[in-house]
Amino acid sequence: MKNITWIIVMILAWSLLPASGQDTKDKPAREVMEIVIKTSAQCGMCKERIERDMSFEKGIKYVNLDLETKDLTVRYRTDKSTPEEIRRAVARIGYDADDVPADPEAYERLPACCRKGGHD
Ligand SMILES: [Cu+2]
Repeated sequence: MKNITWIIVMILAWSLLPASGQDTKDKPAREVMEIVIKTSAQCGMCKERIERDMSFEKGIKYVNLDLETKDLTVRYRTDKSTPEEIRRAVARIGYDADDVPADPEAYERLPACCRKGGHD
Protein backbone atom coordinates (compact mmCIF):
# COMPACT_ATOMS: atom_id res chain seq x y z
CA MET A 1 0.00 0.00 0.00
CA LYS A 2 2.87 2.34 0.74
CA ASN A 3 4.12 1.99 -2.85
CA ILE A 4 0.76 3.04 -4.28
CA THR A 5 0.67 6.17 -2.11
CA TRP A 6 4.17 7.05 -3.29
CA ILE A 7 3.17 6.63 -6.94
CA ILE A 8 0.13 8.88 -6.49
CA VAL A 9 2.30 11.56 -4.88
CA MET A 10 4.75 11.33 -7.79
CA ILE A 11 1.99 11.63 -10.39
CA LEU A 12 0.50 14.64 -8.62
CA ALA A 13 3.86 16.38 -8.33
CA TRP A 14 4.72 15.64 -11.98
CA SER A 15 1.37 16.93 -13.27
CA LEU A 16 1.73 20.18 -11.34
CA LEU A 17 5.27 20.98 -12.50
CA PRO A 18 4.71 21.95 -16.15
CA ALA A 19 1.82 24.27 -15.24
CA SER A 20 3.80 26.19 -12.66
CA GLY A 21 6.76 26.32 -15.03
CA GLN A 22 4.66 28.03 -17.72
CA ASP A 23 3.33 30.65 -15.35
CA THR A 24 6.79 31.95 -14.55
CA LYS A 25 7.54 32.61 -18.23
CA ASP A 26 7.50 36.28 -19.18
CA LYS A 27 4.46 37.24 -21.23
CA PRO A 28 4.34 40.48 -23.23
CA ALA A 29 2.36 43.14 -21.41
CA ARG A 30 -1.16 43.48 -22.77
CA GLU A 31 -1.33 47.19 -22.23
CA VAL A 32 -4.01 49.22 -23.99
CA MET A 33 -3.24 52.82 -24.94
CA GLU A 34 -5.48 55.53 -26.36
CA ILE A 35 -4.49 58.00 -29.07
CA VAL A 36 -6.39 60.77 -30.82
CA ILE A 37 -5.66 61.35 -34.51
CA LYS A 38 -6.73 64.38 -36.58
CA THR A 39 -8.35 63.08 -39.79
CA SER A 40 -9.76 64.63 -42.97
CA ALA A 41 -13.16 62.93 -42.55
CA GLN A 42 -16.12 64.86 -44.02
CA CYS A 43 -19.43 63.14 -43.30
CA GLY A 44 -21.28 60.24 -41.72
CA MET A 45 -20.15 57.88 -44.48
CA CYS A 46 -16.54 58.72 -43.65
CA LYS A 47 -17.23 57.97 -40.00
CA GLU A 48 -18.75 54.56 -40.86
CA ARG A 49 -15.96 53.72 -43.28
CA ILE A 50 -13.13 54.67 -40.94
CA GLU A 51 -14.64 53.02 -37.87
CA ARG A 52 -15.42 49.80 -39.78
CA ASP A 53 -12.06 49.53 -41.55
CA MET A 54 -10.03 50.49 -38.49
CA SER A 55 -11.81 47.92 -36.33
CA PHE A 56 -10.28 45.20 -38.56
CA GLU A 57 -6.73 46.49 -38.03
CA LYS A 58 -4.41 44.46 -35.83
CA GLY A 59 -4.54 45.20 -32.11
CA ILE A 60 -7.38 47.74 -32.32
CA LYS A 61 -9.80 47.57 -29.38
CA TYR A 62 -11.94 50.67 -29.86
CA VAL A 63 -12.49 53.25 -32.61
CA ASN A 64 -14.61 56.40 -32.54
CA LEU A 65 -14.66 59.32 -34.94
CA ASP A 66 -15.99 62.67 -33.75
CA LEU A 67 -17.39 64.36 -36.86
CA GLU A 68 -17.44 67.80 -35.22
CA THR A 69 -13.72 67.83 -34.52
CA LYS A 70 -12.67 65.10 -37.05
CA ASP A 71 -10.73 63.54 -34.19
CA LEU A 72 -10.37 59.77 -34.36
CA THR A 73 -10.01 58.16 -30.95
CA VAL A 74 -8.33 54.74 -31.08
CA ARG A 75 -7.55 52.31 -28.28
CA TYR A 76 -4.97 49.73 -29.24
CA ARG A 77 -2.81 47.04 -27.70
CA THR A 78 0.74 48.30 -27.38
CA ASP A 79 2.16 44.82 -28.10
CA LYS A 80 0.17 44.60 -31.40
CA SER A 81 0.28 48.09 -32.92
CA THR A 82 1.84 51.55 -32.76
CA PRO A 83 0.51 55.10 -33.34
CA GLU A 84 2.56 55.17 -36.57
CA GLU A 85 0.93 51.97 -37.88
CA ILE A 86 -2.51 53.28 -36.95
CA ARG A 87 -1.94 56.58 -38.79
CA ARG A 88 -0.74 54.67 -41.86
CA ALA A 89 -3.86 52.47 -41.69
CA VAL A 90 -6.07 55.58 -41.67
CA ALA A 91 -4.11 56.95 -44.65
CA ARG A 92 -4.66 53.65 -46.53
CA ILE A 93 -8.43 54.13 -46.16
CA GLY A 94 -8.04 57.50 -47.93
CA TYR A 95 -7.83 60.05 -45.12
CA ASP A 96 -5.14 62.27 -43.70
CA ALA A 97 -4.01 61.16 -40.24
CA ASP A 98 -2.13 63.91 -38.40
CA ASP A 99 1.03 64.41 -40.50
CA VAL A 100 0.51 61.25 -42.61
CA PRO A 101 -1.19 62.20 -45.91
CA ALA A 102 -4.03 60.12 -47.38
CA ASP A 103 -3.04 57.37 -49.80
CA PRO A 104 -3.75 58.96 -53.24
CA GLU A 105 -5.31 55.81 -54.76
CA ALA A 106 -7.58 55.16 -51.78
CA TYR A 107 -8.49 58.85 -51.75
CA GLU A 108 -9.51 58.69 -55.44
CA ARG A 109 -11.85 55.77 -54.66
CA LEU A 110 -13.76 57.77 -52.05
CA PRO A 111 -17.16 59.19 -53.05
CA ALA A 112 -16.93 62.89 -53.97
CA CYS A 113 -18.64 63.99 -50.75
CA CYS A 114 -15.99 62.24 -48.68
CA ARG A 115 -13.02 64.01 -50.23
CA LYS A 116 -11.35 66.92 -48.52
CA GLY A 117 -13.28 70.10 -49.20
CA GLY A 118 -16.14 68.12 -50.75
CA HIS A 119 -18.63 70.27 -48.86
CA ASP A 120 -16.78 73.56 -49.38
CU1 LIG B 1 -17.78 61.03 -46.21
